[in-house]
Amino acid sequence: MPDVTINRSAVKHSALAALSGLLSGYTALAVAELIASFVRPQAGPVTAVGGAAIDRTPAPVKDFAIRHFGSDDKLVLQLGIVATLGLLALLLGWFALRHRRTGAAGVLVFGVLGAAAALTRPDASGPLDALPSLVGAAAGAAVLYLLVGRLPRPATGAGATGPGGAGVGGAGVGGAGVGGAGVGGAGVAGRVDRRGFLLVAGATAVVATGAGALGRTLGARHGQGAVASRAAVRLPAPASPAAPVPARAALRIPGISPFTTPNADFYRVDTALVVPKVDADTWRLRLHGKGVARPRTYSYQELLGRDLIERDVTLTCVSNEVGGPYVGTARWLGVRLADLLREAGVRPPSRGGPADQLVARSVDGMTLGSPVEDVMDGRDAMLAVGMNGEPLPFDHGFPVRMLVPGLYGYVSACKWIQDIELTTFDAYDPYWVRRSWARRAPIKTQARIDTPKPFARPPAGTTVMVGGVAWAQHRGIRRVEVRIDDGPWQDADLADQDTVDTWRQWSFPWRTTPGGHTLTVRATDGAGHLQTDRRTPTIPDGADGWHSVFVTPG
Ligand SMILES: Nc1nc2c(c(=O)[nH]1)N[C@H]1C(S)=C(S)[C@@H](COP(=O)(O)O)O[C@H]1N2
Ligand SMILES: [Mo]
Repeated sequence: MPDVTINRSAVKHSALAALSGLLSGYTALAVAELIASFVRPQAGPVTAVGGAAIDRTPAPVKDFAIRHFGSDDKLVLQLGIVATLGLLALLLGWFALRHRRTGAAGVLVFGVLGAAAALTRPDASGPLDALPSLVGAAAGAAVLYLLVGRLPRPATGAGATGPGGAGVGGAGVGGAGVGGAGVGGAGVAGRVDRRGFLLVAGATAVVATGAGALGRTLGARHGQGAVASRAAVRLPAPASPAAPVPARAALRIPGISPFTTPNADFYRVDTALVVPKVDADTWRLRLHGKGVARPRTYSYQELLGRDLIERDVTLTCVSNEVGGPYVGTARWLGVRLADLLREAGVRPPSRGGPADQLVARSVDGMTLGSPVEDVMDGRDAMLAVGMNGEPLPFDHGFPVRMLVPGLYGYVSACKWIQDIELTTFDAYDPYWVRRSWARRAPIKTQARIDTPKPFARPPAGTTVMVGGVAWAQHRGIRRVEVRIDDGPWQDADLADQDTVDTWRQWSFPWRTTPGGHTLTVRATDGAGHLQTDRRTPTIPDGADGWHSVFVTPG
């Protein structure tokens, strides 16, 4: 049964070669991680390629990912990248068995791609950013070259073993030709120093794991200055405090979203694979651009030393589907943005100012554009430093973020802000606008049923409290109505309104009857506009439509 023997050893060698590829990829990533810990954690290949992938993802896919993976979308992306690299590494290893040099060179090509991604990130800090990918790939290529060198080339000596050899050789394109040049006789199954191979492979795995772990440990030190600077912050008392949240703004009904969203539960939406850790002591904010008579730069302490306002504001993401989770309310502390603009000589378009768009730029290169008119129309647009009594959490933009009540996050709520430029909507399209989202995006009126949950089975013949939240920031909520199946619209009980910039809780006692029922809710904003029932997708300027849940009392 020579065929079987040959096939078996050929398969074994292919498997070992593929394993070599995997080890090569593993070593490359681990070494890259180690080098990145000296350069910049964000310059690592997975982060850089992930960031580049995020920027190039078509808007509908990204929107899908945000909605379906929620805040786990980045983990899913990184796992996807690692899995893809793993697969490519297996293939490269298998290929290297026949073309050792070319296979190793293939690893280097991936290094160059990773380096290119790192160099072209908007937050790239210079040529050093290429180093992690390049050094990692060099290590990976060396590992592949050495490991595969310990394996026999396929088909080489196969002819001597029997007729099956032709079949095996034929499996690889040009395998016979290459094999001819191979290490003489290495193809004989018995010649493989399997123990030697496994020893080297094992040692490689151990060293690579050590390098990766060391990289992680060293990398964790990068944010330490920022963490210390945040820990040292003492937020001053606001010159203009928020009134206490009215007791009757929060209904005591289990299942309704709490009026104030705790920081730990506040939704997070951004493109940052690594959360920027900005040191407040060295942070600066630059204000400049069209019509800025007195451009200037602010430090964190300068902002804290000004009169601060404290406001409850509900923030919403444009990617929030009808009934979705990307909305939350916090008590924010910050500097009134219009004051800074006025001091710098900025006038809104309605008073003859030449700039109609304010572009905020973050330390990680994100850009968001807000109408100057909205920022200066008297609403509480602010540069926030505090969130629910704490300095901003890193996830939510420490040290400073922007907020404009009434506008979706992507056109107003720049986290980790470092630059404000006055310009025009004609002259500049920020990040999401370049990806087919609307230039202007006021928040649409929405109502959400928080309880009962979809497909709940409450007891029949009892009174169940239906409840949730409704929002129409900067217009307020005037009315919420509920409908059971195709029945008449009935007024829900409204909790007190905190401010027009916050959501409003509502409830509706429902006498349950057995069988499936659809509960639907709709809201009317403070201007008297009933929200439309026309379902529209989130792209380009926010989802519209009525939220409903299907439940089955029984
Ligand atoms: N730097 C930066 N700021 C950003 C974003 C981002 O990706 N990067 N995303 C925006 C979007 S789309 C939203 S909805 C809000 C979300 O703020 P949160 O994560 O604090 O809830 O931040 C905005 N600010
Ligand atoms: Mo968003």
